[in-house]
Amino acid sequence: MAQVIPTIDQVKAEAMEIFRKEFGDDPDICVFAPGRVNLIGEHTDYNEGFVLPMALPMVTIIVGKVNGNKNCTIVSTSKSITTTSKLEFDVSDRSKIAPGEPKWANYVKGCIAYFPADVPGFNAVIVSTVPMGSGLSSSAALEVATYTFLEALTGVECKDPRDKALVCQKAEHEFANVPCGIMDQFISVMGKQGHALLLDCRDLSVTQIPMDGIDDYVFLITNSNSPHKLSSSAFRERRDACFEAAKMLGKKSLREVTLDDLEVLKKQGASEIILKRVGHVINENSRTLAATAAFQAGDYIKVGELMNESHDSLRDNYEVSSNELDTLVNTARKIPGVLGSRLTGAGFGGCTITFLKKDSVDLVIAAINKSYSGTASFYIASPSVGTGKLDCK
Ligand code: NG1
Repeated sequence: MAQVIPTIDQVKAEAMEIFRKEFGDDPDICVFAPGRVNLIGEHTDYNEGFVLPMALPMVTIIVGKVNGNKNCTIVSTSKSITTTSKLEFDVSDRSKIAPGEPKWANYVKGCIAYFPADVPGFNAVIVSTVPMGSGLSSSAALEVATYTFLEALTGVECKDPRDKALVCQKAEHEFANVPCGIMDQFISVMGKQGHALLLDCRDLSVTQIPMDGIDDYVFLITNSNSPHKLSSSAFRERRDACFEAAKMLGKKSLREVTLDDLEVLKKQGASEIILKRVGHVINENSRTLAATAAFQAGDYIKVGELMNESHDSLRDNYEVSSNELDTLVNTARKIPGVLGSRLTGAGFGGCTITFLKKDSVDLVIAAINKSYSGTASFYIASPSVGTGKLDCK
């Protein structure tokens, strides 16, 4: 069976209860931000390409209150982020806030450091249902929830949601030292119930793509629960190869590059690996636009085919799949009613996403439980809303 995802109200109630126990008071601020799953458009965001993610019902919740002193005290009890952990630091001089241990706190510290207004001392509790390190953006959910919390705390609200996403991305680059693209923060900020988001990572324009027509079909996330070994160095390596290829061609990014340029690169002596990486990015951008058009036309067979092609290219050209992910994808694809299955997120472990008939969900889960050597977990991904405030009742 797919896992039952706790509702936002349940997570909120848990966070409020912990706050009362920890601080002997009621919180007066409550915010949330979702994790995300990417339907297609992988390793394109940092190449100024297209992505098509949707926000998940798994969320990070922060509840809190101003405490009248210059420190913030943050308790995180989420198993997704860490075991129970308490953190206290001075927010009166934000230029002195620096990254360090525990690691999860760097996402929070980065957002506080780059928030465009002074931050008063506060107490807060963080609870999350976004699985960590699985390619479902637990880090972006934490950053965006922190930013929304600071908006509620200070009354200083971001006028353009893009700026909010960009500050959160900066926190991840500078404080967590992760050279991520912009997809995760954007969808956590801009997710809309019942929609996926087509994001152009060059000009940051967005189009909400309604998913309410998919009726008999669903997206099933399968978490391989296999660790992201080597993922940060391999991610950096892939990114650097793309940047190098764009530079060789005298272009700002691979977004400006076409399949014809592969010949030019070859003549310039680019390695076979660089040619494969570039080929993936160019074709993945086309697939993302084609999948968006197919969703809009209700051509779900086509969507599934493009998802399959995306995975095969990530496996063979970008080389970010793993035995575990390939097993999950291959097993799912054999079940009648499955239209497409691919790894989602950076790869090297983490999750797959499968587009299938509702009736086939149990068959896929049973087949994976039988053939997969690890222990997989399953979630139905329904397109959910982006970050927001909740009342504190
Ligand atoms: P995951 O590993 O799913 O969070 C990473 C990047 C994204 C994007 C994808 C590949 C981070 C935090 N995020 O996603 O920006 O580049 O890989 O499409 O590294």
